[in-house]
Amino acid sequence: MAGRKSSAITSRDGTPRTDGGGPAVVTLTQHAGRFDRDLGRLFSGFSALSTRIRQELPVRRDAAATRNVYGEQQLELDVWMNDVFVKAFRDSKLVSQVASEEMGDVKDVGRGRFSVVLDPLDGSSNVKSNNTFGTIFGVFDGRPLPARGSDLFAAGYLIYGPATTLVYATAKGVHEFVQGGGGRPKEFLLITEGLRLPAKGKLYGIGGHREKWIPEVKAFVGELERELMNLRYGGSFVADFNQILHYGGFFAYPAQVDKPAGKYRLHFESNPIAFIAEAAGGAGTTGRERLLDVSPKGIDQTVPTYVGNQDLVDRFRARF
Ligand code: FDP
Repeated sequence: MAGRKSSAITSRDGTPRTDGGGPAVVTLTQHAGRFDRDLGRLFSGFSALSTRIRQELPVRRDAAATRNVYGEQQLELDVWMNDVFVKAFRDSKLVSQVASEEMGDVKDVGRGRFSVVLDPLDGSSNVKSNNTFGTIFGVFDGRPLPARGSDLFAAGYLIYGPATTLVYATAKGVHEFVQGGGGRPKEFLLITEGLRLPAKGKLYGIGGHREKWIPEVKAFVGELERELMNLRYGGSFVADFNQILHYGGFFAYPAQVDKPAGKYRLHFESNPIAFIAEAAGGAGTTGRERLLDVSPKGIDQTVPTYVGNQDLVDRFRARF
């Protein structure tokens, strides 16, 4: 894996060391705070929620009585997580607007400098089967929503997998943290600084229905299969992209002949992930244009989404 391993994982059992046996461990708040003090404070409050979320996972597994603006059945967990995050952003006093996949409109929450976009529970259908899901977020500085992806100040995601990890990106790079270890169960500690996509991609994954994929996608997937890339599809964008970040490759929820605008929400899913992909040396496209350049029309717009290694995304784009 590309990137600089932090001294935080030098202990023999893999737990972040806090024992003074090497350079000090670095927490998420410290790390992000060096880039921007307010961002560090924002992440501190936001990431602390993961402990509560973990505790609620076993007890909030049922469907809610509501559907989101996309007509999708919400889970109790979708609604609860949305409310918990919105409250945290309001309480932070650092945020003025929040928009999320689970709310119809942009919400005014204060007078802070940041606007936050959020998919509180990405990969909801994985809750029932106990597969991986996460939370995606994007942070704008002094920009009202909806905003263009290229104006993102920071973006990241939490993954509630076997371990809880957090990846965040700014224009300065992509960094990964794990919660716990070294006797600090609630703290997110740096494990890799300056993550880069490996030079050669190994994996690919494509959502939707093969029969309905547009011809450009069918043909490109044929090429990847002939090149013996490994297929991995887990049903949550955040976890599927995280594999690409670590092993390299190409991931898409594509345009389909019956759904030319794809499934993923530009603000809550595609832009934050494309921002991270670019900051890690990769790329993100709609097929016709760079994802981060898509002009925002509405907070709920969807876009075909293709992300991964720059060379693979370029090859795919050349088909249009
Ligand atoms: P989900 O609907 O389960 O919340 O856009 C949301 C998303 O999950 C992505 O995380 C995931 O990649 C995709 O939808 C899964 O869609 P399919 O069920 O069509 O595979």
